[in-house]
Amino acid sequence: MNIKECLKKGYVILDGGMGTLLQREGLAPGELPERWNLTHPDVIKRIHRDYFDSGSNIVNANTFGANSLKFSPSELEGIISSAIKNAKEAMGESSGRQEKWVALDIGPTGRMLEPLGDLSFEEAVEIFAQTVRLGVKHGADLVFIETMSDSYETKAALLAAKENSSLPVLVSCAYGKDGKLMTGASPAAMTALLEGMGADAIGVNCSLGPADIKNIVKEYLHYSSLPIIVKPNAGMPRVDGGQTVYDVSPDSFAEDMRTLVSMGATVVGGCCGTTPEYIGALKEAISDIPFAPSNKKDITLVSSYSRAVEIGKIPVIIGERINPTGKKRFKEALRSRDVDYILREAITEEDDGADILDVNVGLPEIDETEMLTTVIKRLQAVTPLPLQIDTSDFDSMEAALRIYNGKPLINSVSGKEESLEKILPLAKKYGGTVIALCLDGNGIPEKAEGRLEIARKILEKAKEYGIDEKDIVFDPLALTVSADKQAGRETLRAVRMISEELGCHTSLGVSNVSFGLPGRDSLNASFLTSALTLGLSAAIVNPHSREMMQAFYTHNALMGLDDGFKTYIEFSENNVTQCVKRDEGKEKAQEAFASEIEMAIVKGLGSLASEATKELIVSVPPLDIIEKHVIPALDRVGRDYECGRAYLPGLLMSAEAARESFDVIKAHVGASAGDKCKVILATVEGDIHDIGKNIVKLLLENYGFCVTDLGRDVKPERIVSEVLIGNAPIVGLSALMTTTVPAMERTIALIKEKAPKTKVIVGGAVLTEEYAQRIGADYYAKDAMEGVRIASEIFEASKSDE
Ligand code: B1M
Repeated sequence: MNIKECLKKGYVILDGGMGTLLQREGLAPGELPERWNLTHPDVIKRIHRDYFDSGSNIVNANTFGANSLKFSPSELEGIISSAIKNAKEAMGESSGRQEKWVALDIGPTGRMLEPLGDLSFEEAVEIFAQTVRLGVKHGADLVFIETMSDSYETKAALLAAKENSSLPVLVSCAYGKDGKLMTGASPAAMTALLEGMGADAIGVNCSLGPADIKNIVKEYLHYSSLPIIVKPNAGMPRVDGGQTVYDVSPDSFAEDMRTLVSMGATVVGGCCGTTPEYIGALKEAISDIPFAPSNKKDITLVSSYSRAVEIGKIPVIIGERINPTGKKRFKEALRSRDVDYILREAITEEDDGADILDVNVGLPEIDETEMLTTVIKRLQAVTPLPLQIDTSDFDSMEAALRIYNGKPLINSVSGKEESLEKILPLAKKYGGTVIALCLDGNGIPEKAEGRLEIARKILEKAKEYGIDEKDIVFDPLALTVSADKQAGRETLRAVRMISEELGCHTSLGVSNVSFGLPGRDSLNASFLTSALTLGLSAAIVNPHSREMMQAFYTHNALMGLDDGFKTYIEFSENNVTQCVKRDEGKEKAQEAFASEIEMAIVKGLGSLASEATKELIVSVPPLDIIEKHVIPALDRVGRDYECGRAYLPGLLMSAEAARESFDVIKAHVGASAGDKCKVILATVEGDIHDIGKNIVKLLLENYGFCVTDLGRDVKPERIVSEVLIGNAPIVGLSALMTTTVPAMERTIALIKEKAPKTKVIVGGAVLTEEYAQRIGADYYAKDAMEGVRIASEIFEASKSDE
């Protein structure tokens, strides 16, 4: 039996931990485990053989970190070939009689992708591709992408596997306690992305213990039609006497895994802390649970880096505003590459209730491919909404689908041969839900029956390309009633026929219907209500139109689609656009610029933050801008992050926007080293937060101190060495996380030991006066101004001592 058949016909048992076992065998801290394929092949083979003997069907070769970032090309080939050879030999030697395979194991690169880090998407694809090509060359039976904590990197790895091999690909991700990946993706979002791109099994590994993983598995099982992988740790790791230990025993691990298998997981094994004993116990524990193959789910999903939106459950709004058609200002923005203008449009659409954003940036005089990919990358950094990629240019479509972080809506395919032949393979390769227009080479049929016929033809063609009908959403096309009085009626009939006769979802660009008539919003709203009543799943509308949104929320409330009337009540109570929009050409009030700075930081719009700061600084003292606007905005982002409303990408973009605002303030203040004493500033080891420290630096310099800024993540030894070299009387330390306060304590202890006369001021959001005293600091500064006051006090005291 081959792997794909096996996945459909029975449980597939994976192996358990490798790193923890190698540590027991003497792997030194910092030593790369993959080198042991060459230096300790017998140990590696023994571990693999023990897993096969305990019942594993698939054993991962020891290639988790084998990539070109860590190894030179020749070393990489040696490592991958020996890793696969070791695992294959172990497989041959094993006494187990089950089906057996060796997987090329692929873990994360360890680098963050743009815009969070500096690795480009294509560089990431190429890094994974090199590993995959070597895996194929040296005989791997499948690819196992695991422990991924970022959706974009996972996409890069899967794309590399698909483009460079025809092997089955299993993909599992590492979730946090909040049930999300580090960069925010939910299991539903990962299902949309990975199933769309053609993974053979998906799920969860590492992260948590089997008992804590239940809700994540439940979500995968709800949305996915694929076999679900569960490969947890032996509980949460904890450090005991310098050793990492795992608390879940083989028996209780097996018991918890039994529960997860009873729920429907079929591809099971262990991760950190598990051993062959755990895998044996797991195999035994599930031996009497009858196997049920995963059943097909007819759930239409699109996704962003963090969020999945379901089409067909309740109607969704697709914002239509990112489109130059008929919009002079938008065209100008495209010509002058004012991407911020587009980002602001996206944010206001999101604030006004859009679920998905249509993105069309086509203008004859611009390079559409370049503009579309730029806009998509920038949009992905400021909005969690899934995007609908809207272009009639096939090359632009492919470029956009490639770099899109999620499963997009593809706007669009039609019944024309060329369109079907170009778009459907792209949808198959990159994953995507396709908007299919009910028109063909002969145009748009006048009658609903004709549009239904085209829909059937598109559906058949999609099946030929292996695209499931749940991934096709039909647009029966709203035509202008002023040109043909039957047009509205035929479109509505087509909506009903497609949903009732084909059982497919529908979408409509609603506003076309009223073209050329007065009171368009009212006509559009009535048309929308009728279409929704007949089964419309997605409406492409202007979310800023109150009438349209009212029609939408009212329909949902009346049809029992709005639990507790939550969104209806929210909409009714909040009938003005929440977002501050720029009122071009008019004199702007101070408050407007101030709230624009805050909005720009919260939403992560760097150039807007900088622009608004420049406007405000003319009339507001720079420090007030920091204290009253920049810091409160960051606090809001921090709160959103803490309660799971924002994720790391949002946090980063906000920090970047705050930096841009701060740069303007810094340039304006123009502070430089003065004649007061030396102050050494640093954010402590392990902590990369430096916005607060930078503000402290600016202020100290402004007050005449001579500041040496050692940056962030600074080791205690380095700080002490600078204190000694500069004979500094004051050190200012910053720490923002509970986990980095111990590093602050170590730093203070070392300063007190080596330079006892130096005074230490500490600051940072997690500290308090009492905490500061407990860790041995001389002073606690609750904010930058307090820091300056204390430093001045120390300076004055030292002068009177002289
Ligand atoms: Co992160 N982060 N972050 N973060 N971040 C916090 C701190 C957090 C509270 C958010 C939250 O969960 N609510 C949380 C820590 C939780 C905790 O331990 N209690 C957190 C976390 C968990 C993380 C990561 C682990 C997230 C992850 O990767 N999963 C990660 C950590 C990476 C690491 O450090 N190893 C991380 C990363 C980041 C970004 C890179 C995205 C970014 C930092 C960018 C940068 O600094 N260059 C970031 C940001 C921006 C924040 C929040 C939103 C804002 C921090 C900030 O700049 N505040 C923050 C939430 C929050 O605090 N509201 C959060 C404004 C700044 C002016 O205040 O630094 O306190 P502060 O400085 C003040 C005073 O404290 C005082 O004066 C300053 C000006 O008034 N002061 C001193 C400070 N130091 C002083 C020294 C002195 C005197 C006064 O000496 C003389």
